[in-house]
Amino acid sequence: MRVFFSEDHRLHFPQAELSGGQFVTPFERPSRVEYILRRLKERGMTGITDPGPADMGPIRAICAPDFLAFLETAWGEWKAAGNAGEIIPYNVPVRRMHTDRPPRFIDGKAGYYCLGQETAITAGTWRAALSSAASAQAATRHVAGGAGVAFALCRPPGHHATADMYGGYCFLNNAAIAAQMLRDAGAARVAVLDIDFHHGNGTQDIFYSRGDVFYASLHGAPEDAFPYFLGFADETGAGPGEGANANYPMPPGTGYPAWAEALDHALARLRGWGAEALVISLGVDAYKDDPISFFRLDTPDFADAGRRIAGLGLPTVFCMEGGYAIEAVGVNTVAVLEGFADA
Ligand code: SP5
Ligand code: ZN
Repeated sequence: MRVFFSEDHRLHFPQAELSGGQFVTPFERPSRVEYILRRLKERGMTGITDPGPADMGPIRAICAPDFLAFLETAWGEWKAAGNAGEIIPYNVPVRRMHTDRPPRFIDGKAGYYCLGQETAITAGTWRAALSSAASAQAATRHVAGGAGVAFALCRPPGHHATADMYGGYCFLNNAAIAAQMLRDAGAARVAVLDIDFHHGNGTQDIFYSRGDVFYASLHGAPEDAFPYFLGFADETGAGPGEGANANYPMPPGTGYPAWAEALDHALARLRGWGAEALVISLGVDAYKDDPISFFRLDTPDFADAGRRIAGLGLPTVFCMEGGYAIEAVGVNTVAVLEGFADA
């Protein structure tokens, strides 16, 4: 299985994440990738390819122009305004405020485009996000060219980012960009299956009213887990997208039997719907020892999940998302990929 990966991820390394009322070293940190690369090499998956520069076309196809301009210019404006630290907005538009009037001043703009204030923007964030999307793009071109499967080792992750908001450690929605590219390459119906512990609110939102991309997600119930305000079971799509969205929220302590049952249900839905190509939002934060999550999957469960996903028999692009039990992230990620490849 070819792996697409850019060293540019290092350009995004905030010092601060707002967590528990303190600033801590971000859970989503560069060393996550080192563990994944080490495990890939241990297992002989050495075809690791730099994706080259991002293609702005498919990024513009998903993201709002003003949001892209914000990501590109935010750091310069923030510094020019005399701010000493990283970009962390203090004020966001909420109930009964205007959500459609971007402010001029950077402090307000940062809040306007933010959906999760745990996520800081730094000098290198835009370039890192672009290169992360580039990995998803290169993997997608590889699969569209007939490879069957590829792994985009994306960092930063993407599934919380909407067309016009960043947060949840995400800036550009890599999986959505991949799905759109598969559509453009000729797949009439594309499925995104999100097995990250968190609901992929961004991916769901991007495709919610579309009948050509099905979004299915297994995740911690929003009553108990980030992103809290989306991911309920009664969100089934809108308009032409009605019936092309499936959420499987699950409670604290969920173990593999219940999780695998939801996975099989989601896979059956995608099969019945007639998916021709598949994007997997591959987070491994459903792991039992993940520091910010509450499912109880173990390493062999991830391999089994990979095998079940392979049962669809579809061209598949894996995009890396979350997973914060640092030493286990590599083993669990590669377990999914090997389970898929061995099936
Ligand atoms: C891609 C992905 O997995 N994003 C996850 C974003 C999670 N954001 C909320 C993190 C909360 C961490 N702080 C926990 C404090 C415990 N008191
Ligand atoms: Zn996650």
